Amino acid sequence: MTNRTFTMIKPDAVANGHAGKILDHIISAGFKVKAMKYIHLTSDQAGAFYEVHKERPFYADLVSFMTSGPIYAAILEKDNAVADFRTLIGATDPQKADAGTIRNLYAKSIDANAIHGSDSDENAAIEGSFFFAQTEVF
Ligand code: FUP
Repeated sequence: MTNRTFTMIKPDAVANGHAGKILDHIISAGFKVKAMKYIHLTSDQAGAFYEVHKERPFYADLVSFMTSGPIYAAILEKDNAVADFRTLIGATDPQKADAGTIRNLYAKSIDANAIHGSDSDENAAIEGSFFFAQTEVF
């Protein structure tokens, strides 16, 4: 669905107390929350979610980081959701993220980078259904 994306507010941002400000930033930018849950991923769950990165050198650290504390997972809706949300969160590496983006404001490093945003409509649908049943999306 082209008007939806999927996000996670990652363990670093939750632990640092930034989740509320990040959610406000997202909603103020025009995104509607269609589904949300607060969840502490298991290694199996994080490993499966990031399976596409399995061969990358940072995979083990990524799974370890994503299981280091609870996250907020959410499905968001807005016109042009995937691209607009990627613009809102900024580059993967917060040092390269534009001023005012969520990663520029709240992330410390490329691995602990505060937030996830789907990179395509196809992945938005896959990632959303990884976390939510149809009956949990409103
Ligand atoms: P993004 O789509 O911006 O979340 O970035 P990627 O899909 O390339 O990477 C997914 C996650 O892997 C990042 F959010 C953080 C982690 N990562 C690293 O830890 N090191 C890297 O060099 C690249 C990504």
